[in-house]
Amino acid sequence: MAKVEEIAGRARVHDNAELEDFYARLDTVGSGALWNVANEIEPWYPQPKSVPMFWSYQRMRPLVVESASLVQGQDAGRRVIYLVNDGRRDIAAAVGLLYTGIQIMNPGESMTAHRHAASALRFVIEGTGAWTIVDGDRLQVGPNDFAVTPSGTWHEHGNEADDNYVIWQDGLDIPLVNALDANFYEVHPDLYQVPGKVNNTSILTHGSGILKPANRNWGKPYSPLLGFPWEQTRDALVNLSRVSDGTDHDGVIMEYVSPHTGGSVMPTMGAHMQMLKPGFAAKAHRHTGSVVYHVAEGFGHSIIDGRRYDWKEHDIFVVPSWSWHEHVNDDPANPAFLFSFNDFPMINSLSLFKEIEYDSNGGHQELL
Ligand code: 1HN
Repeated sequence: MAKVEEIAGRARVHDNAELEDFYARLDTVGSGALWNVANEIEPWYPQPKSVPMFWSYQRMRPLVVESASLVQGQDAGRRVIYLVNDGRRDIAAAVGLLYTGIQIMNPGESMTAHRHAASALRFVIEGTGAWTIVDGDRLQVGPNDFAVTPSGTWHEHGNEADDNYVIWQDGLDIPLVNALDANFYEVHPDLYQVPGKVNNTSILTHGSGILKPANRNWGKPYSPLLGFPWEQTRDALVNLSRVSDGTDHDGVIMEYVSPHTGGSVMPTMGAHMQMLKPGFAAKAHRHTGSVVYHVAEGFGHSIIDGRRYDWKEHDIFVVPSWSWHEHVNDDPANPAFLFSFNDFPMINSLSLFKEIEYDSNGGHQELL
């Protein structure tokens, strides 16, 4: 049934027997009448299939831990419980065209090496001893560290601790890459990589934050820095907060960037860390682009499309494209930190970014 809108300039053809017969004949030759679908495929504004969702870490953790004894890492490939949006079960997306999941590794465990066209990122939740080898660079990561495994890089992970789980959040652009019919997957021919002699080579080379090695070319489309330690990240936010209140909508917010370009870490996905000062209450806004949030530190709440979600450390929630949202730090004494990743690099490179501010008086909304 066509969605008729009785508005000049919109499709407003009403069915009758003659038209229905015509539509049936169009169907037999692999075609259709645009006016039957035009209002559906050209919405006035974005109509995401994804809905706002919230996953409590307290509720998810026991299930994730249960999986650690239910399946062998080597059988699962990666032992991950993925978080799926109620509106996007068809494509295993958490929001928009972004996938996310919670991965757990037992003490002493390691996973086999592989690569894919999809890009991946990790945000570490808990445990010491986590490592990931990305194209031969063995990175050691700890709680609240951020790391990337860009499209096409060989990667494998493990947990070298002998008495704790490693649990981290994965973020991938799989639904996007699949939507573009551009995904490839390969298992490493030797199943494992041979890491370089020095751990954290990319951080030692590119992680100073103020200096760049001279006379080095980097021809790849992603950040040469693959790991972003929490301590340095937190310090950067705290330092910035001493001289700035940041934005009305996000507080003090910084992007993880490629030190080579100053732009996003990967061509499809970007990531931010934001600090909400004690008691900070954001103004609501909405914009195109989908965002997955992870509470790195503190407690507070967010209102997404009129519904309140109370959050604390390691809770995960999503804001679909064009959904109203505002974040509040409910702690009057301490800052809260939100990690997030998004599809903004794609939205921006296609010039599709739009943002408006909420006007509670019901007045006009400014395109920012
Ligand atoms: C993947 O390669 C990892 O390497 C985790 O840890 C989750 C989900 C879908 C496809 C590939 C990993 C993934 C994934």
